[in-house]
Amino acid sequence: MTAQGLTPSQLLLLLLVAGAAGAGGARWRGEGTTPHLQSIILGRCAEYVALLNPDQRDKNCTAIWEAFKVVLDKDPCSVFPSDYDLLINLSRHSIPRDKSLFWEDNHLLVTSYSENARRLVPLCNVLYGTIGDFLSWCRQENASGLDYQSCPTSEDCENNPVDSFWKRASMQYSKDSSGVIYVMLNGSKPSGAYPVKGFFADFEIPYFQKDKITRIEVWVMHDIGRPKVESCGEGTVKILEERLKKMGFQYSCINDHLPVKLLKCVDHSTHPDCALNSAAASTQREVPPLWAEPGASHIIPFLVALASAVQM
Ligand code: ENP
Repeated sequence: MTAQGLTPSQLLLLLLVAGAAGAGGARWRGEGTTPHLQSIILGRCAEYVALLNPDQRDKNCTAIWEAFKVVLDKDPCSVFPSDYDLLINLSRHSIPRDKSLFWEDNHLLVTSYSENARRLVPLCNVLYGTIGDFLSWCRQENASGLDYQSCPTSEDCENNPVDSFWKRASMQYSKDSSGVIYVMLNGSKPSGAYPVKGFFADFEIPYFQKDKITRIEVWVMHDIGRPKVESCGEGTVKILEERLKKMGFQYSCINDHLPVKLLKCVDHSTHPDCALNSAAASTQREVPPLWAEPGASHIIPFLVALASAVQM
């Protein structure tokens, strides 16, 4: 008998029943279609062209939605990147020089740092990337109508609607990027900062337009208080460096790029890794005396450095 009063065979049966119940209804491994998909996409598009980037006000959000929804009638394992060609052609726009930010495994940090394209413009801040960010979509496997339970991931089938969307979007974003290219990687990821197979490796690097790119700057960010698995010049970061140099790009790499690190430190302001150096402390002298409230002294250098560093 186990501690819970069940024999091992009863426990095994219970686990099998629980497993079967958990799998019930979910055909695929990914999230099901996001509820209110049409409203979200139309709303995001309208907000983008009206408020975030009025230069794009001539874009037709209804036509963009019509182009998008074609894939919702297709078998969820037979959607190809080319199925999004019309959508991309209708929503595509130029990306400001020196503003492209590529990344792996840093989605929320990228979202915060880019400040809705005010600081940098990652793919999720381009109109077509905005449309898909955080969403999931697919038709049911053998019927019309959307599958709200689950959608295929790359482990289920290669040509699934969401991956094919990001592949097509990545290729376009990469082709349209110019000037200095920034890349934010996660040096605390156990499997390595640069996935040698992934969107960046397979659908972005190969589409860089060499004649339009002046240099590539990689930032390897580490989680505050967690092991530094890889840094510049190490492991998969070295593989990336060698690949880019072989392609003829000017390459540089920075560990824990200060403006981004300061943003991470917002959630860890008392951690020793977030203690500020003398350069940041000297900036503190410019703080108005009003800030020097009793008890606030430990946070002042951090806030001052944050304010000055994020101006990049
Ligand atoms: P993950 O696995 O860290 O994060 C995936 C999440 O980011 C999903 O919610 C996804 O939206 C959203 N996302 C935003 N932009 C992209 C994207 N661009 N992309 C895939 N997902 C994106 O990210 P990945 O899978 O490693 O992808 C990172 C890639 O994005 C890098 O190549 C970077 O340069 C690129 P959803 O709709 O799937 O829920 C391309 C592929 O910008």
